[in-house]
Amino acid sequence: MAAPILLSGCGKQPHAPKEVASPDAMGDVAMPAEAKMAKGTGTVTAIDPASSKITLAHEPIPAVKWPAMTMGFTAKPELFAGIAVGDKVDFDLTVTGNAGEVTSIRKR
Ligand SMILES: [Cu+2]
Repeated sequence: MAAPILLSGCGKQPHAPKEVASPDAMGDVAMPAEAKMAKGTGTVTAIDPASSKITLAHEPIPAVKWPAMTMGFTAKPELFAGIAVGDKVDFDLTVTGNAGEVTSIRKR
């Protein structure tokens, strides 16, 4: 036995004009995971052009509140030209959340 389907909820209700919330309620908005630019210094510990990854033992990066650590970054393989494991490097990176992409790298 099929129950009749009620469509009465689909009628368009007139939109009553709402009071516009004042925009100064925007005090404590949580930070979205937006990309940040930062600079770092470190030592190359691994290079993997095939998967566009470079691993750096980097010094603290205050711009993104990172302590010193060894971690992998994505990077365009062309950035690895002239860079070898063991090199000390300065690098620029874009950080989104906890992930970083190296956008330029220079041997020190
Ligand atoms: Cu790190």
